[in-house]
Amino acid sequence: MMRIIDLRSDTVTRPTKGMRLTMADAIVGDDVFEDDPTVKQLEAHVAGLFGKEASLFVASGTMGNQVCLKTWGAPGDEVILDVESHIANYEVGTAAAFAGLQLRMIDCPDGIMRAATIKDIIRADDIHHPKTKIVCLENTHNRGGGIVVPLEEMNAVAEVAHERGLIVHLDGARIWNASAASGVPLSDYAAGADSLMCCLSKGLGAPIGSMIVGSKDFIARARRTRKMFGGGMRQVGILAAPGLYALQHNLPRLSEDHKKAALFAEKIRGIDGVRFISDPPQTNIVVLDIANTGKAVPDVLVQLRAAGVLMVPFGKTRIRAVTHLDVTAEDMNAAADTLTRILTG
Ligand code: TLP
Repeated sequence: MMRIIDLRSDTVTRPTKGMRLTMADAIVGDDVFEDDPTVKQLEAHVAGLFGKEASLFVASGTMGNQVCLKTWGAPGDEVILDVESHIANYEVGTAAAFAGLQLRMIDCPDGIMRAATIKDIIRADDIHHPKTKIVCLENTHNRGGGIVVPLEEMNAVAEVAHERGLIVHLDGARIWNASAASGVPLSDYAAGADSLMCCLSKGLGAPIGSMIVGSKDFIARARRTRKMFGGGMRQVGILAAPGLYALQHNLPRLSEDHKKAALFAEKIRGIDGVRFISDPPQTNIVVLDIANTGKAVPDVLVQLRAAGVLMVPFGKTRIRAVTHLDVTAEDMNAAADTLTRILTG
């Protein structure tokens, strides 16, 4: 059987034997009664990693971001965020649908939100205007090609936001990758954020789950919002256990995924007309613009699939490949050869 090299996302990893064994052995209780010791252990551990008071286990990154937005904002409030952000593009309009929030999407060149831009668009107190309430950051930046947003830029945005009484939320689905690539501690990235969401089910390789991190008071309120979203789960220690396992075993190895992405990028660098959205790629995400190759994204993806390589479309002329636990350097070499053949053939 042909080996499938699945680069659609780092969400495709399958739990390993060791991870599954921890699930089987997890001590559990009813987490709506706050009785599950494994969930509590995970929440305390993650809060500690980010230097925050408390943390909450949620089913997905989308649920985590949306629970935070709903907890902070009232209907009619405005949220400032990058037009290319995950919240604006891949979360099904939930901020509008469930929280009644208005999204103010702004251009953030290279995926980096600038304090000067924010300063100009925070609404004055006027009966006509919505109330600007929340600023959302994203790090690493997915559509920005997996770039690491510099800590100084984040802090500058947070400073302006806080001066004006706004809340700062960080979509840190892959904040682990940012930290691994930059060497900046997780707690430094979290310092300027009032709430942060991070995922266990991406590069860390857990089968499910994300975490929200913040103050004790915020997390208590977010727990109610999570319940409202149908996210109050019961013996969920069996899902928290692989999260703990992932943090112990897979967090320290993330830079291996970055090396595989760099290797892939170097091998395809010579292809005429290919442009990297982040050049070079900084983490485990490689986004390519193939507009100038004369090839169409859907055709390229079909041909890749036929050759056993899976990638996703990431805009009309872009494709994305993501490295993770379940692909090897040899796989990335083979994927690069296949892509080269298709784009130059
Ligand atoms: N992103 C997925 C897709 O939805 C695009 C992926 O394959 O990258 N924030 C960011 C920055 C994300 O990249 C994602 C997932 C989420 C939030 C949402 O996480 P989930 O998929 O667990 O809801």
